[in-house]
Parts: sequence; C-alpha cells; structure tokens
Amino acid sequence: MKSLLVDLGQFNAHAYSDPFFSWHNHGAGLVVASCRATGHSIDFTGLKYLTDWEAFKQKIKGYDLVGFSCLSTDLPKLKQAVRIVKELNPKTITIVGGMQVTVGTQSLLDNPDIDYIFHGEAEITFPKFLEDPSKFDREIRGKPTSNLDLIPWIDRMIYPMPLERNVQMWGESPIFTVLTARGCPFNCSFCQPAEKKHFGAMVRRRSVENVIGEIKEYLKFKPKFIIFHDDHFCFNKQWLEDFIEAYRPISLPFWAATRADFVCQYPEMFTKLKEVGMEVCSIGFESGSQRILDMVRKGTTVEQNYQSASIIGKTGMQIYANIMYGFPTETKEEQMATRKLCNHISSVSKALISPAFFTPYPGNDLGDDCIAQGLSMVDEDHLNRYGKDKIKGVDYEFLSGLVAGLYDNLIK
Ligand code: B12
Ligand code: SF4
Repeated sequence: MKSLLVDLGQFNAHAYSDPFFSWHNHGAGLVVASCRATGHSIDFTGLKYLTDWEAFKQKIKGYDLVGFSCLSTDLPKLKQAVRIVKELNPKTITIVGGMQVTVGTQSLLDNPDIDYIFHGEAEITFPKFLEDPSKFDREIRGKPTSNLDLIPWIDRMIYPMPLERNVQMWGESPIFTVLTARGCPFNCSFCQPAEKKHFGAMVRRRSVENVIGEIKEYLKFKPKFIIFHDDHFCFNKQWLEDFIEAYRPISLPFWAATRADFVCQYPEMFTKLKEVGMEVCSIGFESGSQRILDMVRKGTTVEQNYQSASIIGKTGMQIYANIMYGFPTETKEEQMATRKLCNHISSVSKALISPAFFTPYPGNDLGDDCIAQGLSMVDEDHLNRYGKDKIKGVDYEFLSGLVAGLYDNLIK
C-alpha cells in the first residue's frame, strides 16, 4: 500500500513565514520512523513544505492511504485536505491522528471524508494498521510505549532540512529540537485532562543516554542551539543531575521549560544548568493573582512566581515567561496584578514576556466549561493562540492596553 503522512500547519511556513510554524512536527516524524523501522514504506510531507492546495493535490496523487497529524488549530485545513483526497479518489483511505482526535473525537467521526481516527500514540499500533487496515475499527486506540528508549529516533532526513530555523528572539540557527518525555503529572484546568487522555496518567521519560545519543548523532549537522520541547524539561532532580554531567561536553546553548515551584525548590540546579549551556528558561507563570492560579489549578503561588523569576535572573539566563490574561471571572485588579508580575520578571532578568489571551480549547476543563456556559466566542475552526475576542465578559481593549504598558503608571 502506497502511504503518505501529512503534517498540516501553514502553507509555505518552511520557506519564509513564522519560524514557529516551520518547526518539525515530532509526532509525525516519530510515526514515519516507526513505520520505516518495521519495514513499512511511508512518505512524508507537510503543508508548510507546499505552496497551496493545488500543490497538495499534485502531491497526494497515486497514494492508497493519506494520514494526517492534527492539532485543534489545524482543523479547518484538515477538513479541506480530506475533501480534496476524496474528490480525487474516493477509494484512498484517510486516517487522522494527533491531539485533535483526543479532544474533538465526535466532529472527526461525523466527517464522511475521514475513514479512520487514531487515538493516542502510534509507534506500536500504526505499523500494524498499515499491514491490513480492514482488520481495524473506524476508531483506533494506539498502544502506548512503556519504554520510550525502545522507540526509534525521529528520522530527521524526512524533512527538507534535518535541523530547523530558530526564532531570532533567542539563540542562533540552525537549531535541534528534542523531546525527552511524555505526559505531565500536573492538573492545570486550561490543559488537562487532554494531555492525560492523550498520553496516559504516567509520565515517561527517555534515559539520559538515549537523549544524549540522539543529540550526538546530529552534531554532524552543526546545530548552534538546542530546544528541549518537553512541557517540562526541568523536573526529576536525579535525571537532571545525570543529564548535566552527560551534556557538559556537548556544551551547546539550550532552551528548556520548568515550573516556578521547581525553581524555588531547587535553585542551585539552575546555576548548574546555566553552567552547561541553559540560556533560556521557559516558565508558565500564567498569572499574578492567587485566586486565578488556584482557579486554573496551577499548583503554584504568586510568591513562587516572583521568587523563581529572581532566582533565574541571578543565573544570567533569559526568561521566556508564559502569561495568560482573560480567564473567566478575572477582574481588572487581577489582570493588573499579572502585569505587575511581568514588570517584576523584566526587572530581574533578560525577559521575553509571552502574553496570550486564554483560548477555550475543547478537551480541557476550563475550555469545556466556557463552551458549556455559552461563554466561548470561538468555534472549532478558529482556535489559535493569537487574536482576541475569545470569551464573553472580558474587556480585550483594556487587556491590549495593559499588555502594551498603557496602564503601568497605575500599577503600584
Ligand atoms: C513542541 C510543541 C509545539 C511546538 C512544535 C509544534 C509542532 N509542529 O510539532 C510549537 C512551539 C511550534 C507549538 C505550537 C503550538 N502548539 Co504545541 N505543543 C508542543 C508539545 C509540547 C510537544 C508536541 C510533541 O511533539 N509531542 C510528542 C509527540 C510524540 O506526540 P504527538 O505529537 O501527539 O504525536 C503522537 C500521536 O498524536 C500520534 N500521531 C500524531 N500524528 C499522527 C498521524 C497519524 C496518521 C497517526 C495514525 C498518529 C499520529 O502518534 C504520535 C507518536 O506517538 C505539545 C505537548 C505535548 N506534550 O505533546 C504541545 C501541544 C501539542 N501544543 C498545543 C498548542 C495549543 C499549540 C499552539 C496552537 C499554541 C499556539 N501558539 O497557538 C501552536 C500550534 C502550532 C501548529 N499548528 O503547529 C496543544 C495542542 C492542543 C490541541 N487541542 O491541539 C499541546 C497538546 C499543548 C497543550 N497541552 O495544550 N507546539
Ligand atoms: S500546563 Fe504544563 S504543568 Fe499544567 S498540566 Fe499542562 S503541561 Fe502540565
């Protein structure tokens, strides 16, 4: 069976557009690698490597099966793509995997252009599916891998360039993006239960040797910067200590994420991480209001937010601060408290503040509540982090001014 896997995303992003959208889709890359490792040939493309729908139409000609990797933001593109596949040849099998299957199952099942939907991780089950799709139900559940070291590394030669371009805000290009773990033990209401449903409740992590082995394999392409794309790279003290020693000889600058509580618990860890190359520390501070932090079940305190920024600032690392405004019931005072926190982060570190307006994605408790209460102003075809007018009752004009610093004189 001639098969093709398609990453959705933005047309042409690879060539010139937003570098965020040009980054490799690891999930899709892992699917291809595991198929090839088990002797199944499968080709790979992405809308980001194509110019337009006409190019997509040419690309899919002659394939018996076309699979798609889909996040919620990709949904409008997915609908159009499966329509085109079926118009060209109704017999071509279409299958969809990725987070959207976990959070938006029913609308995918309702789409007559989609033959199969695939829940969860694909490395073990998808190669079996390719052997004989007729043996599978329309809704497939992937068997998760208990030991991530047994999964083949992404075959990065499937992408037009094995390494990626970097966002100019930090580090130099080319970059190498790596994932070391799956799952998250925390329970933030703007994120869960989607991740737990997708990856299971247990956090799994590759061994330090396995991660370092993959990085070394790609040093031949001369990356200048590494991005550890895990939700949380800095957790598990022992793993990090082993990593620090193993990474020391590589000594490339890198970006990684953590939480404010972990920084406060192990401040000395970040001095060591800085020593071996950690240049950017991404933290999900989210809010400067304790009521909001509690409401979103962040599990951190405002005090930890302030303290962790100061700790990281002292190491000399840059902070990538993930901030959210516009939660349901959030007051202007609470929003100003968040702006005050941002100003603190900027005053104690080389900060890159990344503010976003809360978007009610389905599949997480807060998003689902907003949808159920009729508060959501975005339908499934308009889910993205950017823009405003996400939920009713939020003054987005005020928030835009606040983010731009217009009210800083009012903040004590
Ligand atoms: C790295 C990352 C990014 C990177 C790179 C994204 C990329 N192109 O890969 C960047 C920073 C660019 C990014 C951006 C965004 N991201 Co992001 N990101 C992640 C992160 C941390 C890791 C993704 C990953 O590689 N996972 C590991 C792999 C193994 O899992 P996987 O991708 O799901 O793939 C497996 C299965 O889904 C399945 N599978 C996947 N495709 C297919 C296809 C077929 C045919 C089959 C059978 C199976 C299958 O098999 C794979 C292997 O087991 C996840 C969180 C997470 N831990 O997954 C969030 C996450 C995917 N991102 C999310 C979001 C919301 C975004 C943004 C929309 C945020 C924004 N800025 O607006 C953008 C969208 C960008 C876009 N359209 O590409 C959400 C998705 C929510 C949703 N409902 O879709 C997640 C889950 C975070 C969260 N908890 O909210 N992201
Ligand atoms: S936001 Fe981060 S800490 Fe919270 S549940 Fe999601 S991945 Fe875990």
